[in-house]
Amino acid sequence: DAPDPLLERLVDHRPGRAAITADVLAGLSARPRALPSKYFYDARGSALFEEITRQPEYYLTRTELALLRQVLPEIAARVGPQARVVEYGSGSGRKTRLLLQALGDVVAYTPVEISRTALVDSVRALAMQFPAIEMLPVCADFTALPPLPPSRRTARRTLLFFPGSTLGNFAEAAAVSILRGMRLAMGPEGLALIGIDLDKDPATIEAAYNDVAGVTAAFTLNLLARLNREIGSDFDLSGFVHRARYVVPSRRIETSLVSRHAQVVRVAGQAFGFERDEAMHVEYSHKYGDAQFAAMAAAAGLRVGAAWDAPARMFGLRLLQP
Ligand code: AVI
Repeated sequence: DAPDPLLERLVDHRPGRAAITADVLAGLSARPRALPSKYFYDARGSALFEEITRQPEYYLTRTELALLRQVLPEIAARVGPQARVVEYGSGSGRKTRLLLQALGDVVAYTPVEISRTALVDSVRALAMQFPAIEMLPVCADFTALPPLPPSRRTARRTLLFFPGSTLGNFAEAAAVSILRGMRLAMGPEGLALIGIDLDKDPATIEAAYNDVAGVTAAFTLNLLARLNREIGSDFDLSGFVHRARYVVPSRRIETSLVSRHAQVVRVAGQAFGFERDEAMHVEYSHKYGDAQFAAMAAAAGLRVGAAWDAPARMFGLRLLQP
């Protein structure tokens, strides 16, 4: 076969079996038990997430897309020409397409995505649509970034794109350290465009994580199927149920897998007993207020240079600068 230039350039820094096993053993030994949400995103998990974004209850993606369409010309004017774009958690690249189009003469694009299938598929499609942009994909957990590949042409500035309220999947201290890492990655002239879900009526938020079609439940349970396949654990998928609740004082969705009955799960030769109704934490989805988000940015040495909100404050975009 002819060499594939895209695959040759791809920086592959995916967590392997040993790292996943270590994370899972640590999570199962903690109280309450927890599994890292980054392991949702295998090929099937990324496909299920795309399906979530099309559910009527999941307002986040369509609201952010509509807001982006509206404000991208203004963002492009603030960013200026010949930018390098780095995106965290790029997924299908649906929002990227709009951003690259609006910016016009982007020098290089570096998507950082933990799902290799999602990364390869999206970069292939983007490379066809934007042949002049150098594609420098990185398959990695963006909280443990390898050095980013250098581009052939010099860029005037770096724009870090972090849409989707993926920041909300991290507890506050971890979110601040991601923002700090972004400030370092983008440099003194850099900008960061971040999508955040805004705090609102709890029923609307809770419905988004409990769609009637059950896609979110399938997405959550797929985590167990993935671990069984990749690290040889023996989670019984019919022994756990998806639960997502909005905890108002913490302004976050807390998603768990709840054990239906007493059971034992084996991972790497170790046995873990679950009680009936025991909840294993799998994901946070934080929702933000303006003052709170600005304070987090400030703690990372960043300030909010511009802010745009969707109607009824359903979702927000923030442009951060050092
Ligand atoms: C990727 N992330 C921002 C999604 C969210 O809304 O927290 C993941 C998700 N989990 C359940 N539904 C969607």
